[in-house]
Amino acid sequence: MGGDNTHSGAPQPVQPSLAFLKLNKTASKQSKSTYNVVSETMAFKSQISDVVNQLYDIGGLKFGDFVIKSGRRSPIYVDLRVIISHPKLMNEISKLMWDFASSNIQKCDSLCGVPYTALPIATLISARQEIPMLIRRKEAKGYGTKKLIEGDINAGESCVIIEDVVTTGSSVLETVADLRKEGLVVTDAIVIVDREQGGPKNLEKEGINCHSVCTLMQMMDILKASGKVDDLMLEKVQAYLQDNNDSTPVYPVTKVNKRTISFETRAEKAPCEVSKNLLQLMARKRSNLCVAADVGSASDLLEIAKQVGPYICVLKTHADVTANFTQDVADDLILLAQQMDFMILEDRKFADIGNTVAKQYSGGYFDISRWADLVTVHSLPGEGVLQAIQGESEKLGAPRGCFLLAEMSSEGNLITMEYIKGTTQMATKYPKIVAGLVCQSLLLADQVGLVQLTPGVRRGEVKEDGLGQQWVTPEEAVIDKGGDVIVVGRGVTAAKNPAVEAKLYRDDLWAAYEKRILA
Ligand code: 6AU
Repeated sequence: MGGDNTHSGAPQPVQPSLAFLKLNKTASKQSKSTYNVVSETMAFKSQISDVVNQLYDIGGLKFGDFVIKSGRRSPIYVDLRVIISHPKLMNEISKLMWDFASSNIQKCDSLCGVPYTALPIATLISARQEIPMLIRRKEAKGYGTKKLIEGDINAGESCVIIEDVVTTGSSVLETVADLRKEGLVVTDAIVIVDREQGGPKNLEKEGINCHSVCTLMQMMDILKASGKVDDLMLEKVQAYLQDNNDSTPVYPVTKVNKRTISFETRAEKAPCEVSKNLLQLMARKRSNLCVAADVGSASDLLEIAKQVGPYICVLKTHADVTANFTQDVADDLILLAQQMDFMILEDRKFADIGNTVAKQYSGGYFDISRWADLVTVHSLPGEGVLQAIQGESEKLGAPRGCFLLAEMSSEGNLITMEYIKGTTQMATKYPKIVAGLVCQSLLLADQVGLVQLTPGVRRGEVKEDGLGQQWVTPEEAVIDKGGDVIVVGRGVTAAKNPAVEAKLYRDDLWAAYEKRILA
């Protein structure tokens, strides 16, 4: 391990925080004397502090601007994968986890680490305590036994989950669901870090006691006391937690979960005519691909539409980036959309007062409402924007809808959890006109009629464009982020042969959707 894992400077005394007192209450053994409890508590506290400092030293705790698994942004990234290069620390952590939690766990016939980071930790505990281990595959094997859980499964026996970090608890719950399917009894999870974003609460709802060695703020207190983070970073993390203190899991498992419902079934439940039509179109055409045709000339726009038309459910335009975008061009687009069965989404991102938006939407140079089935709208100005779009579409008498922007794919955007919540509330208040949300994580998981439009998708090694855009793979967008309609721009338009590329994206995206609904 060398110098890597040693403290930088002498260990500093750590100030006890309220959070610690709370933590130690759960660690106390009911049967012990007060003296023993206090001394054990002090011992845990110093071990936890030691481990947190070492984790910082080896780069397991990073500070900056990160996108975490849920798609949310965070000033701190807890990446405990690095511990595999530091076996002494890994051993200490596994020992601490077990010593800390085991006295509060009634029964443990087996252990199961959540893949992948927690697997070696579970292995160490298993070997030391001589408790059998189970491994849950992320995907079932396509050959041989096709088993999802490896190891001896004895239905009725108890299995304890081992996890490194818990945020909303969704990863633990996925593992729990698979173990319970096998008849195992799962009531406890031992976790190193609770990111304080509702994880333990969500687990409790599913009958799981979460024994977390440390919370995010406890870690911050320790690092502050060691001089490893300053007041500013402490405040940043505090503000982030306040902003993201939402106990709704991003992937709820008990509620109706639209991820696993087919587009056909969701169409039946959609209150907005356009989202109903769109979901039906997607099912009929077997496509969840939207191509963003951000091209500079009207002829290029029509050419792209012709080439990708057979493979898409939606063509997304930015009329204001296309020179010579006239109403004749719009008429040609409508014709292509009818011939090739796709919808037109003008990505106008309206963000003004209702009165102005009504004029920008109907009339003016672009007269958007005449030719676009759908538009994008920012929730920032409030409900007036939606009232304007709804009012204009009623005058028109044709089905029209909009996508509200709840989250953005661009780095450093200022959207907060409060903003997302407000946006989703707005969406549910206007069910006739809001066809869905533009977002990066599964919001309104139980609102089956709302379509999730997820941009920021491109295959290949390059994951960003140097101007803030961040790309994920087609599979990540559909499976991890829960996207229904996936927006691909340059991934298709910058390709040598956009038609071939669109077909490839369509095939991959549809396969991911089929996999998702079978999950
Ligand atoms: O695949 P790209 O990066 O070439 O293009 C992505 C497209 C662009 C963006 O204006 C749009 O998706 N977009 C949106 C939308 C659809 O509103 C929101 C967002 O958060 N990120 C994003 O890229 O046309």
